[in-house]
Amino acid sequence: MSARSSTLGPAQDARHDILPALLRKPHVLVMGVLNITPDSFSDGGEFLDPAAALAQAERLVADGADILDIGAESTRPYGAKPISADEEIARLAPILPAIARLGVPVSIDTMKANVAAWALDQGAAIANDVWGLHRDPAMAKLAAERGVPVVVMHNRDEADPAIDIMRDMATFFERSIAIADTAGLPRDSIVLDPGIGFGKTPEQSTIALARLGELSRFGRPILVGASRKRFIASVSPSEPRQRIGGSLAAHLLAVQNGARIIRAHDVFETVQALRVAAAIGDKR
Ligand code: HH2
Repeated sequence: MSARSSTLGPAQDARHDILPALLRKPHVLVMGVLNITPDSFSDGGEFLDPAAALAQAERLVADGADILDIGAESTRPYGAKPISADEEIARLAPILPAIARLGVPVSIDTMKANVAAWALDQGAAIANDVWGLHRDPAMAKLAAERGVPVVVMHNRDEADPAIDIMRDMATFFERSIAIADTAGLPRDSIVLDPGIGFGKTPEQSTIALARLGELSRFGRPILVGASRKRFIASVSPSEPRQRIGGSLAAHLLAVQNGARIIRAHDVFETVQALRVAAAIGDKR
């Protein structure tokens, strides 16, 4: 028994193995999105009712989600209303424990360490930080103490069309890794995410997908969430609900460029596209 496992209870031990266990699966992993918010950009208000949220979570699992990502605060760049940790927890409380019992690992999409701590107590197993450990100094320490993996997403306060977005991302991730090291969070707990649509022009989101392979130098799994995002409409004008085709195209190319995990709202279609692409790839 390792020194690490001897200091942890059985539940935490199991949680520590979550990322390696997920990565042992042979297929590209799909993280299904569940937004318990009134104002998310594509599905705001749909799953505020706990019964509707649980039904949607069950559907995502039946459709093939490997992970469920639950968020209670919209991170949309325009028009999202920041909420307090108490409000975030109040939205999650009626639903998170039931979702954590569905049998797939749950990740908590929050930038607040105290919300993440509460969610981990309720059965969540992964922290998804859209500020890549930069915003809340307690996030890295929390993940280190609980032995859970963290999705470290690239973000910026404002998009700047003049910058080299890949260089900015590399600098951002270097800082995230330094924060993790200082907090004692092992590097093998980290998943990197280019943050499609976050602090980026639509063109920069496209560049991030095209040059995703450059992130392989960090030696960590890459998660990509292009689902229904606005950059798709810059190429093909459409409402969020009409962006499944664009989402699938972006995700398949992201996988070709090294993505190991895809974050998606439309799980059935995403799993189908990934399976067909893999079946064709096997015949090469
Ligand atoms: N995108 C959104 C939210 N969280 N987390 C990661 N790691 N990567 C992403 O690309 C990502 C994310 C935005 O999508 P959604 O949750 O549907 O919208 P909203 O933030 O408005 O709830």
